[in-house]
Amino acid sequence: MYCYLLILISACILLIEINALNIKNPTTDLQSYVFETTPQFDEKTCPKTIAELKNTIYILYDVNPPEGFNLRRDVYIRLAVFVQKLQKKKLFNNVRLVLPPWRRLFHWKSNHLSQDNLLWKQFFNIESMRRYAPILDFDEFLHEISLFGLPESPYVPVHKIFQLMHFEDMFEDGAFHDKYEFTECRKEQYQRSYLLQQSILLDNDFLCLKFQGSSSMLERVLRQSMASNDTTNNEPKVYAFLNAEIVLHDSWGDVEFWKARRSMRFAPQLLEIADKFRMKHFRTNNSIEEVQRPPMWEFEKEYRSALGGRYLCAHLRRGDFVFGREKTTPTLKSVAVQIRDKLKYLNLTTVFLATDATAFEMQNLKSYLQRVRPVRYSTDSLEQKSMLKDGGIAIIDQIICSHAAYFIGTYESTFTYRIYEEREIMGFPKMNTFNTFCKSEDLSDCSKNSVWPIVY
Ligand SMILES: Nc1nc2c(ncn2[C@@H]2O[C@H](COP(=O)(O)OP(=O)(O)OP(=O)(O)O)[C@@H](O)[C@H]2O)c(=O)[nH]1
Ligand SMILES: [Mg+2]
Repeated sequence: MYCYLLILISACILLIEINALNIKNPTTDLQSYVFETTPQFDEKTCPKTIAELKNTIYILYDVNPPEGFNLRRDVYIRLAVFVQKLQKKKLFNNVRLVLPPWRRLFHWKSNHLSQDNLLWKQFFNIESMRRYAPILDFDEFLHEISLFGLPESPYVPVHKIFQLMHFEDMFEDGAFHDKYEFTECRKEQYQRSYLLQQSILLDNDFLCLKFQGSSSMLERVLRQSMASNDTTNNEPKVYAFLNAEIVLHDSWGDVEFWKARRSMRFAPQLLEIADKFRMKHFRTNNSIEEVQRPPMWEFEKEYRSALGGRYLCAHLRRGDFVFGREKTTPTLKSVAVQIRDKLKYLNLTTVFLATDATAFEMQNLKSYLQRVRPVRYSTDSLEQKSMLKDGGIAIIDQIICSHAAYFIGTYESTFTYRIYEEREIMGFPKMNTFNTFCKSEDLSDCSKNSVWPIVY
């Protein structure tokens, strides 16, 4: 009898664990999920909110597949600033920027997690971002456009897809001019774009566009395309830009850039985990740290007195940097010496390590860090890991680094740059933020990251 009961209990525990690992990601079946809950409307029943939306324009975009998470965040800012300005013009009053669903990126190594078709709300606070620019997460886009009524299967017609590409000669006559030019190409060569792989999107017109210039030049491209279409009917127009990283910032580092950047707050569930971790391991929180973090980004202002928690954060980029950038990437021993010296100078004993190093590298690094308390973030359970995914874990590392009294990053890593920005927003003195690991431990050979302070 006891034996029978024991088997039953073990079977139940096993079942619960299997379920925890297979937690169904609500976004994997994005398209069916959206359409199951969305009735198709005809003209008579079309909701008023939609019927009144004249000239709705959806701008979709995608980034070169191998690009990492943190460059993608920067591309978002270029386009957010663009649509934010664009919507002030009459023809574009109802423009929306559609956030491309995430697919498993090169650096997201956990093969056992499902990391495709992730929405932006998995990582960011969409409502906060929306207060800066008219954006839609991909499921919101599918839902909204379906309210206009869609052709059966259903699918979403994309009126024009612009495959952006570089000019061969960027410096004509020795100078860099803004310019664009349509060119011949074959769509089959560009199938790696994740957007093109979304079976629900049906493109009518695939165009290759050599593009050299900032986001405001996209307006000219759109106007030219719209002039050749009938824009008077109330059908929504959908345009897509592929390889949008080719589009440059209108003006990098100006007030508009920082507004878009400040609106890009992390998802509340990630902030909560980072808060708990900081309290548990460093006995600190926003108020002890005296960081600037009002409930809404709109209330932030010039501030330089943040103290941070009593720990140093080191962002140590390894992986491809060790091979691709050996001239500037330090050895683990050199890193350890630099951390120890800085801790001594700052009268601190704890270092938080944010890194993509392997377990073997970590062991090595720790062996050089005697009399130092190294701390790393790891998930509480497999269940939590399958919820956060590799992208969420990386963001938690970034949040914890952003709250440290002192930060040192890796030369030319966009992951490091995003931490610099976060600390600028929270109001740290510049000298406690804009630091870079040197190649050599005696600091003789040292390339430094550039300093881009916040402006209001
Ligand atoms: N959890 C965690 N992941 C990291 C860390 N550093 C790098 N990664 C992973 O590696 C990726 C780094 O790629 P990017 O976001 O492109 O940044 P980068 O490679 O440093 O910068 P680029 O020069 O633009 O390529 C991150 O998105 C993470 O997935 C870290 O400290 N913690
Ligand atoms: Mg990268």
